[in-house]
Amino acid sequence: MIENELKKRNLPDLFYIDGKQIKTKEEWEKIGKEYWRNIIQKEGYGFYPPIVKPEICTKINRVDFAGKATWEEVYFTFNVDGKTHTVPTNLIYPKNKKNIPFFIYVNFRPDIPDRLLPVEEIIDNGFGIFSVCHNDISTDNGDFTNGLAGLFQEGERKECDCGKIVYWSYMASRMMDYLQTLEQVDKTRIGISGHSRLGKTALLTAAFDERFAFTCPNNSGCSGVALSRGCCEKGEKVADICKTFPYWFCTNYHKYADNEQSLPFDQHCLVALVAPRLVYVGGALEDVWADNDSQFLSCVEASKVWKMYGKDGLICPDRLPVCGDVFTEGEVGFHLRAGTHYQSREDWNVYMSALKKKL
Ligand code: GTR
Repeated sequence: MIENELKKRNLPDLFYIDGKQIKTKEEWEKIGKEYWRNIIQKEGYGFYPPIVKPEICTKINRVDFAGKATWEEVYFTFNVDGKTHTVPTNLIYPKNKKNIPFFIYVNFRPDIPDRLLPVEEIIDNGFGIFSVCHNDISTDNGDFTNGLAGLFQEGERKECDCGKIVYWSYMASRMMDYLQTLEQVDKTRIGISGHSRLGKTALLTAAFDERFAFTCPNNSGCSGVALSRGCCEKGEKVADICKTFPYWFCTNYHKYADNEQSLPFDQHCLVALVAPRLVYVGGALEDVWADNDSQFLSCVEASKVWKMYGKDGLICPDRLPVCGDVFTEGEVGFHLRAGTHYQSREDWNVYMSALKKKL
């Protein structure tokens, strides 16, 4: 049944590259990853800017969550050719603990806690949180003169110059750099989550930065986990997203509005780049705009790469998902909860309990 659904989508073959068939994980490592990363940047999100080492300054926040946690405000100051920008972030972790697993979280607001980020519950589960507000990296609009975009973008955007999702993702990787320097952090168990446009960001980040051991893209939908080809009638299309949010992507992506069939990649290629690490995808029944079937099928197709590594990928029955499904046995997870577009406590609990078993 799932095979039939996938056939209808007519997806680009993950393993057919430049007229050759990739057959082993070594070939995937050497040829496949580079090929897809290049295409996805060139035609989708734009190329990442060069790595610049920021200056870091920290300050203890007096709030300590009933004495359970340490909260440090961490300020990243970037300097590119004399232009500077400072991004404030929040680092919160269980007190006096070692080997702490961490979530990097790109959020819509800087608030701690926030309605999408239940900090105390996350700490109580043994995880640290390192969060940042997307607007503090560069604003969520078409202005490329502010924040990190203002440091890297020269003049008008050219067709492969990156959109805002890449800037948000770039910052998540700089936060990863910083976590590498902290002794209380378990460097093998750092991951990323985000909701919606920031779920797209969380997926892209883990696909491009292999230090991320896991990613939990929540309700990421179109240009996130969901396949663009064969999107359901009420789901968001490439044409919709390019019309409303053209600045999230590189301008090359706009060519594929109402023309998904000619996109040289689809979103399963992005999911596949996370292999053999962990991806847990969250969908919500009433979030039809994010097209849950297309998110699910993307996970199934991408799982072929996990299989190449001798792993399972998504373990699920041979049918489309229904409300209440929680498939988290494999390295690729998918759950579909009741309710609307949101990153709820329920989503966090699914991610955290799966991660506690798998990491
Ligand atoms: C919607 C957009 C989605 C999703 C969402 C969000 O309007 O069409 O792709 O990203 O915004 O980020 O809240």
